[in-house]
Amino acid sequence: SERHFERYFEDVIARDQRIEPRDWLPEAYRKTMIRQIAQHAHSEIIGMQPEGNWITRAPSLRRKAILLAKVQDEAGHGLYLYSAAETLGGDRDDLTEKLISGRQKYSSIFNYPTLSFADVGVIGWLVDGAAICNQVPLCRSSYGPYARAMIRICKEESFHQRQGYELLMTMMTGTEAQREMVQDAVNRYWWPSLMMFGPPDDDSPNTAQSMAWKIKRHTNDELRQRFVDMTVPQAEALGVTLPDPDLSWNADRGHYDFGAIDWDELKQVISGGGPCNTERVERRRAAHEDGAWVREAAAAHARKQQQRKEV
Ligand code: FAQ
Repeated sequence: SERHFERYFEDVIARDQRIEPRDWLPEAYRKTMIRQIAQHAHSEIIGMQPEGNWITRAPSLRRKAILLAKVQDEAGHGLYLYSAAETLGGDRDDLTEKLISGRQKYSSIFNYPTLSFADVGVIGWLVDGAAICNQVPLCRSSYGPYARAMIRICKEESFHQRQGYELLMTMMTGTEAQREMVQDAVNRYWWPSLMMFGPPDDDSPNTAQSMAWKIKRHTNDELRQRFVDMTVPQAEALGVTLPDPDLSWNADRGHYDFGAIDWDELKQVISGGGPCNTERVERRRAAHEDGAWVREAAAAHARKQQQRKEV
């Protein structure tokens, strides 16, 4: 009976085991899991654009090869995640349709422009750094296919983060103009990176249920604090200033205090009003439409193979 399945589901969660695709699960769990996985997949795919913007203008062959590889990894993560969503019945065409018609979200961070090559380094350092901080606990998420996808993705993200830090270290030991480029990129990306963790806990409608289901293992504010604590010493080692006069060590709390985040800005960006939202979605839509012939050809090929087998 339904009650029996429900008890099994609750036991699996209580014992810290994984829910697998063939298991019964509550409709609301399926819905929130598809929402989070789809948003994550869309973020990886849209996230290719800000950095992709610099591939043709990378300052050396080495930097170009590194950047190409990183952006390709992001495509891989996106496809991997769409596959995880498919195990829950989320159809990839349908999810893409929702993305390009603005009915599904992707991370706010990718709605900011990349104005110099230092932004590539700062995205690696701060954006991938924040992504890792958020995603390492998701390796223990209750939904098996998502948790396992996170293991591989986190390994690649760690490499991306080191890549960004190394790039910034190189620029910081270069000319004064290079150091200024890095500082400018840090000034623009610091606050948006803190917003990646989502709204504050008292304004986060999904956190309580997702924690109860062990989809999320920490709240948005807990992970944001962890990221700040981890990043301040890295900024010092790099020799950049984080643009927050209120940032200071609090010995009582054993954490860094930081200034107030502009939540109106996050709301605006999430609801489509960020500096690059329209451009990002338009670009994704154009790529999808331009790729229609590839999908048609692949489907025709698959049909032909199938017919040959049947003869
Ligand atoms: N941007 O109730 P909550 C990457 C939405 S890393 C946009 O707190 P939840 C790697 C939220 O979906 C970036 N929307 O929600 C990379 C919800 O929407 P609803 C991707 C946001 O789910 C690096 C509503 O607001 N990472 O791509 C944001 O419990 C470099 C209420 O929020 C992931 O997706 C935001 N910042 O917690 C690639 C990680 N924050 O209900 C390329 C997995 C919140 O209206 C280059 N996701 N929203 O549909 C998560 O951990 C969670 O979904 C959170 C949000 C923490 C993002």
